[in-house]
Amino acid sequence: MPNQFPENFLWGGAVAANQVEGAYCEDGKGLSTADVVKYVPPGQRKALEHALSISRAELAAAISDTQEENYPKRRGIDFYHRYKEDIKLFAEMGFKVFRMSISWPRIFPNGDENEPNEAGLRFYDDVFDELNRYGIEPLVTLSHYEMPVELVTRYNGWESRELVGLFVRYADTVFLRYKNKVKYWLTFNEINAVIRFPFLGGGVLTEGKENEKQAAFQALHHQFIASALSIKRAREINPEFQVGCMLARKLIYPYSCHPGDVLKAQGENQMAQFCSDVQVRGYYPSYIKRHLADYEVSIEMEPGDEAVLKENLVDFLSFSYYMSSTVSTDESITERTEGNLSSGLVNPFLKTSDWGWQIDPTGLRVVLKEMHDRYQIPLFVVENGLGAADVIEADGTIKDDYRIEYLAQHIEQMAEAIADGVELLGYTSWGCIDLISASTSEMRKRYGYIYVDQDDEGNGSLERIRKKSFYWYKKVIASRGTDL
Ligand code: BGP
Repeated sequence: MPNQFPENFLWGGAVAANQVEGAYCEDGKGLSTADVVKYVPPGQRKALEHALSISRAELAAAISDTQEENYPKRRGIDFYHRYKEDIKLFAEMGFKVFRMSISWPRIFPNGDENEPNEAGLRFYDDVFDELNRYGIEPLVTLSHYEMPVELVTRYNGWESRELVGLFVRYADTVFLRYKNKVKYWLTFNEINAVIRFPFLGGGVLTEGKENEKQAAFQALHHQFIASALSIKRAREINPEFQVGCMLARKLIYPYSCHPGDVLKAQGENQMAQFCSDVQVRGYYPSYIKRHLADYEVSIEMEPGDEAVLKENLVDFLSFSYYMSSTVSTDESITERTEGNLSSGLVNPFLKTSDWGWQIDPTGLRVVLKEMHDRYQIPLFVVENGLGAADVIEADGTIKDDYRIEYLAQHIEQMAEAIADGVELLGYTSWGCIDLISASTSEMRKRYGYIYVDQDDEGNGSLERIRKKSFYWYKKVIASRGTDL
């Protein structure tokens, strides 16, 4: 029998505002960067880097386009109106925690108003109150792949230092408002994403730029500073707050035991922890200099930035983990595995999901142990899961055994990691209710315990249906992870 998880372990699920809420222009909400992303059918898709970027002309066209049809994140799964029903279902599974995000443009529609939008603030009050009714702890991300689109038009997003002050004011506003309702916070979702996807992670348009990486690393630096200054404010507002950073944790193996492969993998794993090195330790690590030089990037810092990073460290480190990949110095090895943030060469020992992501539960234990050794602070797995196209049987049931298998194997490895001495606060599997995909804007790529009746084109009743994994996860939580 697997080891039992600690009594206070935070079991739950995760979503992001722009992937579930819908109601994209209701109650004073401003347009967000997620609202301008169009759905592209599989046959017409470009490489991910291009699919997740946007040209100035496309942006301008999307801003003036008021329809919902082609923009799935504008409609989400209507969580905005159905949150009570959804939270009731989470409670039925026994959730102790629910990871969600606040949509910045719901609070500051253009990002720089003098006063926040009261209706937006009230919506999250209601959501937190509802969670509280069931004793579910909110874990709130301040920035999960969206920001007021106006800040892109005006400042080119996080490339501009202006964003720091605007973000800290937004953070300050919600910390003050929810200081008695929320304890756990994350500043930026997958903060390392901005390096590869400047628009998704930072609202940065790179069209026409000679060196995209220069803009991306500068944006990242601004996010580091904004995160650190927000943590400072959080501690002043409520010393009980726990504020974490959030990283897309890639794991890269050497394809072979050739020393060149080992060295290459080591370098990539170092880069995979670059952002947590800054946010947990409080300074830019020495190895980054060489990477920045290779990219011909030089980061502009203001006096005082180093002290800001040093003095405002995170309380815990959270991360997403879905898959692993490999690297090789042998150019004849070309078969690839492509996740959304992580990609690389395949690993012949692993199976692959329907979307080509290689499944590696043991890898989760590897990263947990590695990060525990490196940082010695509490960890939190805030995303993990299997995207699959579920089928409704003739009797109306959804038998997602493949998802149960994936999750059970990862939970087992977390239990082992805890037995190895890792301090793990909790687990929020990704997309506990089906939602719009971050990378492809599809609906058919489902992660949930709860099925939502909607297709890629937005047809469907939005009815919520419990999948087989719903009953399974309920049992897992009740047995503290032993009944897998
Ligand atoms: C992470 C994002 C999530 C999410 C998840 C699954 O990178 O933080 O927002 O959606 O990946 O990815 P996808 O939706 O591309 O399948």
